[in-house]
Parts: sequence; structure tokens; C-alpha cells
Amino acid sequence: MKIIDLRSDTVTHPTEEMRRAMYEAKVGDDVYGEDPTVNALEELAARMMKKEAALFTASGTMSNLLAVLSQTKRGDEIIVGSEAHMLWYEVGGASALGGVVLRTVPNKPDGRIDLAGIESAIRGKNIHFPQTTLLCLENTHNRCGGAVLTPEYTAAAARLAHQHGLRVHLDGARIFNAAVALGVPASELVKEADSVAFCLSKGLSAPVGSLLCGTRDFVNSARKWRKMIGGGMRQAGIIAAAGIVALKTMIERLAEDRENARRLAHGLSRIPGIIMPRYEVATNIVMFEINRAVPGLEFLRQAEARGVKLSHRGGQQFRAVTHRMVSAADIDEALS
Ligand code: TLP
Repeated sequence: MKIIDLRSDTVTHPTEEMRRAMYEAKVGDDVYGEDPTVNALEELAARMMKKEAALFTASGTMSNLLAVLSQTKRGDEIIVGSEAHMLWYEVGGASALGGVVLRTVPNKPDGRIDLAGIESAIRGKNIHFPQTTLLCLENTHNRCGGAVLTPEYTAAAARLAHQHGLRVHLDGARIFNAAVALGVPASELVKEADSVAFCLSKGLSAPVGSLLCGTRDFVNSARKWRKMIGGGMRQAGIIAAAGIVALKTMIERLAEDRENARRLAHGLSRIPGIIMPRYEVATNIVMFEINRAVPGLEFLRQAEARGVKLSHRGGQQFRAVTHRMVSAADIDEALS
């Protein structure tokens, strides 16, 4: 049976061109800084984000953790949105390994965090308080249904944070989905952030990897932390090669994923018993609920038995993510 896998864009396989590039990749020992393909990928990423330097890491989770380890000290407090991936899905790494407190401020449904909320969460000088040192934003916003932060919002939030002496990290796992949706270069969306993480292994279809970008000093520090947590990857050019192909060939096509997500959302909204959120689908993530006629787990099981895989968010709530391995015809089939 054909499977239409809408659980995540992380399920995408590398393209033929990526596989060829991996086979042919020139490699060296990256811990010595001698892997030419890793170096080329890091330079390309830094150029695309208009940052001084970049670091190739194993995953988005690792990049976000390194951003915390490199920009805070134990006992600090960092501000994250109440729906942040860093809070929900990164195993508490920032606290467990970075020793920081995660202070949450509510995310709005569109992924933003209210600026006044950020300002009031920043700790004043008081012997009892931890020091607030980092603000973390997310673009696109996973749990807010792939919502997009505009350059203006990001710049305003960053300005506010900087005024209070905080640094700003942007979890841009799907930053290119945001860039394509807004029709702006990704560098515009990360301009005011001190550090930005983005993923190669989601909609861009590379098999593994993420990049963490920022100043050269920041990246040097993150490189050291990466070594400590076991992320020195030796002949990583084999996987970096696919990343280069991803950045050179896979960004524009994200527009297709957005169209398919809209097609899916439109179709779902016409099915009795399915409840759609009121906001428009911004990128490649579609959130929906089903009414109580069928228990959520049963719906999940029945959809899967018919070849449609979905993410279950708990209760009656589901997530579907479009990607390169799902066509418009697949969306129609999933709907039917
Ligand atoms: N998100 C995954 C799961 O972890 C939920 C998914 O299927 O969406 N930041 C954001 C905004 C993400 O969505 C993800 C992955 C990450 C970071 C972590 O990336 P990886 O999976 O490479 O560690």
C-alpha cells in the first residue's frame, strides 16, 4: 500500500543529486578543520545568513543547545515562547546541560511573543533573581502551525532584548519556508539575531544536519561546546555534501509545499467533523482537530490503516506537514 507520510518534513529522503554529491565528496578530518566539504558548507551558510561564520551540527536540537551553552552561564534565565520547540521537544537539554532556567512568555497564535510580555519577563537587578541573558524566537513556528515572523517583528524584539543586555537566538529550523512565504531573503529574517540555527534535514531534504550561525567568536565557542557534547564528526563532508546541494537547489521548491499545505487545509475544512483553526496556513504545517465522535488515537490508527500518517498532538489534535515526497495528487488522495 502507498503511504502518504504527513508526520513531518523530516521524513524526506535525499535526492539523487545529493546521493551523487555524497559519493563524490572530498573529505578530511573536520575536528582538525580539514574537511573541505564541511568548510564549504559552513562558508555557504554564513554567506546566506550574512553572518561571520557558521558551524555544521548533527541536528537542530544540537544547534539550539549550543546556542544556549555558548551565550549563557549556569544559573541564568532565558526567555522562550510558551510553545517553543526548545521548551517542548528538546528533552530539557538547555536546563539539564546548560543549567539555565527557561522562563516562558505566551506565544500568540501567530508565533510572536508580545514585546511588553518580554520586557516584563526580563529580570531586574535583585540579589534573589537569576540574570536574564538570552531571548529565543522561532521562525517558522512549529507549534503555532508553521507561522512566520516578519523581519520587522524580529528586529523589534531583538532591539528590545539588546537594550536590556540580552542576546537573541533564533531557532530557524524552517527559516527558508518563512523566507519563501514572505518573498524575502532568509538573511533579512535573521538580521538582528546574534545566533541563528537552521536545518538541512527538513523541507530541504538533506539526510542529516543543521547550521548554527553568528559571529566568529560565537561560532568558535560553539565549536568547542560541540566537541564536548560529542559532536566532532570527523569525515562529515559525506553528509555536508548533501547539505550544499540542499541549499543550492531545494529552497525555491518550498513554495510547492506551501501550496500543498493550503490545498490540504482547504480540503480538510470541507470535511464534517474536522475543525480547523481560524488563521490561514502560512507555510507547510497544517494543524487541525477532530470532533469527539472518534477518539484521537482511533482516528490516527484508522488514517494510518488507509495509508495516511499524521502527527498526533494529543487528544483530538493533529498536525500534517507537507514536503517534497508528497505531491498535490497525494494530498487529494489523503483527503479522499
Ligand atoms: N521538529 C520536529 C520534531 O522534533 C517535533 C518536527 O517534526 O517538526 N526547531 C524546530 C522549530 C523544529 O521543528 C525542530 C524539529 C527542531 C528545532 C529540532 O531539529 P532536529 O530534529 O534536527 O533536532
